[in-house]
Amino acid sequence: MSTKLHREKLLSLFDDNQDGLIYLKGAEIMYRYGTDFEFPFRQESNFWYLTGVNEPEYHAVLDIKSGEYHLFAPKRDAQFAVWHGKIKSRDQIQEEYQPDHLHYTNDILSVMKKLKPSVIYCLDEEQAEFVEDLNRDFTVETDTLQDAITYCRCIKTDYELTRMREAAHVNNIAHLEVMKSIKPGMYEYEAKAIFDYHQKKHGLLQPAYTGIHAGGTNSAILHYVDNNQQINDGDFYLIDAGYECEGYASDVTRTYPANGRFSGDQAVIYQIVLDALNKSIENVKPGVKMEDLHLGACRIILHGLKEIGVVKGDIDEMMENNIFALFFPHGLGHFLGLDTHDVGGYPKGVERIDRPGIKFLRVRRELMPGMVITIEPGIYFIPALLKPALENADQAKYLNADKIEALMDFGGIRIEDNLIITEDGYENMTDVPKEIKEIEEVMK
Ligand SMILES: [Mn+2]
Repeated sequence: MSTKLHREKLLSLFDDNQDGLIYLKGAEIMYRYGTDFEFPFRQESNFWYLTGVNEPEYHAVLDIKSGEYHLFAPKRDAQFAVWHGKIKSRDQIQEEYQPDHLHYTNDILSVMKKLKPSVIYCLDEEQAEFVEDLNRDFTVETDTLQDAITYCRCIKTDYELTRMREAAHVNNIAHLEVMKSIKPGMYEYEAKAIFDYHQKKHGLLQPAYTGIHAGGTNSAILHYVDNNQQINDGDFYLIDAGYECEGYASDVTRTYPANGRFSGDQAVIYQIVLDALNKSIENVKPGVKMEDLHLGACRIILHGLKEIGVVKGDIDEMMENNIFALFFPHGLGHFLGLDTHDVGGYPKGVERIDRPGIKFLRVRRELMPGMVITIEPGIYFIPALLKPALENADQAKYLNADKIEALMDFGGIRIEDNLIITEDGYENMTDVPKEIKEIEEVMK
């Protein structure tokens, strides 16, 4: 299996009667501001998708008419070996990446000129400028390529699903190990260290995003990444973290009490979120729209909050008045792939819904087999949202002020699984305990 299929998929979208080229520039090493502090290298996702190359300073050209793939590798000198180690030979690069033609990067201009392109498709202005700087006579076009690759990346190939399943497999292990090890008194970064250790031990070296390791009220901060506080007895611990396998992300969230036993309030509110997760997942299949799943989850959350006396009134009326967004202020899920918030959630012409909570939904389209999504409902007690709501008569009439005041330091709960859409439903790749009984058993 190789990324050849990805190049063929992309080329099939272009009219092969034209003398056009597709040009892509791979990522370079990034440094911290003006210093020589080097960030770990990570290939640009579109380049990785089409070439399988995860090394700096490569370029690629696809010849639309012939379908041929030209790969340009940087030519390294002896000095490079002194600082960075072994230099790959031409044969090694050819063997590893299997391009139709392998060149060194100083030949980009001569190779491209020989192909006499009528147009060169580029991802963005920056890459187009690079091509124009090579030769002012080239005609570049930046309106097509990004959308074309995005279209390809939405539906995963078997090559991609293999890597996503491997990422999920290791992430399941790492999440379970943290659940087993956490104790009150531990610092958030200690939990993170356990997580990181088990990922690396099982072969995943790069985080897919900056993980959230949040104890207590930090669990109600949606993108909390300080990860430096002590987790106390009675606190929830929310972990939203994942590593990638050859670029393919895992993005899993679990929330559980640091002491291993759910208190009364914790159990009741957790169960509402879990019901929203489980029922949303049950409804996942081709043809379903993410925004409908999102609104379904909002309804379950409002029902649950009404049952325990946090909100009051008619559910339909509360739905119309967006009361759900006071407790669930983010989207139900997103595409997952080479990027954690993967591309393609909004095809051209589809706008975001201008409504609290759901406007942050990152996918608005019908699900199709081969897509990979996350489902991640939550309930949070966020003072910055709830305090003003209690002062606002239009919202306060649905809120039980005493109950909400009492829960203001409750924190937040989010539970997130990763799903592949199949012909008749879904495959849930996430297998980390989430039922209350299971969690308490593991943490005993
Ligand atoms: Mn997510």
